[in-house]
Amino acid sequence: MAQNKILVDLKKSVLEGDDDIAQELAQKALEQGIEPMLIVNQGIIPGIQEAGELWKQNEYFHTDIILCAEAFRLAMEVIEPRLEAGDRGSSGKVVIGTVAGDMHNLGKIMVNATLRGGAFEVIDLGEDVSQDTFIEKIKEINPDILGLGCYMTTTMLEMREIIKRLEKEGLRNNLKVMIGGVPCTQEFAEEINADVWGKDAFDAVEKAKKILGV
Ligand code: B12
Repeated sequence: MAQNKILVDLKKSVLEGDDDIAQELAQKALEQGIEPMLIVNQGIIPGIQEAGELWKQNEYFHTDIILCAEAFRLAMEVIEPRLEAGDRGSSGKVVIGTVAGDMHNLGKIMVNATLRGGAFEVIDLGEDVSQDTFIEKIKEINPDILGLGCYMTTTMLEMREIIKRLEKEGLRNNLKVMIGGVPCTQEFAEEINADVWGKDAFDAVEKAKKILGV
């Protein structure tokens, strides 16, 4: 199958929520020697982005998006290990999680994949992560960066509370905090005393390297 056709079909399978097909095509794309990052950028992401657009236009509903999300997840599952080919962990250690009350994770999965591709060691705490869990894991793992994912205006203030807790517990001095997700901005990052906002998964890697000076 021609490279371009595989990527077009992969995008379509994510958009239509055909999870088995998405996984199969992601595997086939790798077998045909297509660059993992190209598969992500030109196959998987455009599919989920278009699904998001259809949601905004009220053409897709929850059930559609859930199917798309699963297709996205399964396709990424195939590609992700191949993005880890870099010198794993040499750029630094990142603990990441979606804040309490928020179950969105597709953006975070993307960020994890690109960070790993950028030779970061990534420890993903999952979704709906409580302040206590963040604090406990920071103490245990001692990462260079804490990544906070937040996808709804209603959960944004949770990030401010987490940063306050870090400051109160003396954990903030050697830890950089990077935030991301649809409602976040650099201004908001500054307002809540985070170090940086990552616009997208690639910006996240660039900024992570920049704040650590690697
Ligand atoms: C998919 C989706 C869902 C799926 C989630 C599936 C999943 N496994 O994640 C489902 C259907 C389950 C869902 C549920 C809900 N959703 Co929803 N969802 C979306 C949708 C359509 C797309 C989000 C997405 O995945 N985008 C694709 C990813 C790749 O993009 P991204 O998240 O922006 O991530 C990129 C960057 O932001 C950045 N990034 C992301 N994370 C991080 C982290 C760090 C550290 C950094 C540096 C960067 C970074 O890099 C990513 C890649 O480039 C958005 C609409 C939108 N425009 O975003 C609504 C949206 C986020 N959802 C919304 C809502 C309201 C809900 C529900 C409350 C709906 C309901 N009534 O039940 C529930 C919430 C449940 C909960 N408690 O969390 C609203 C939020 C509104 C608000 N208050 O702000 C949105 C904006 C839709 C809307 N316009 O109304 N949702």
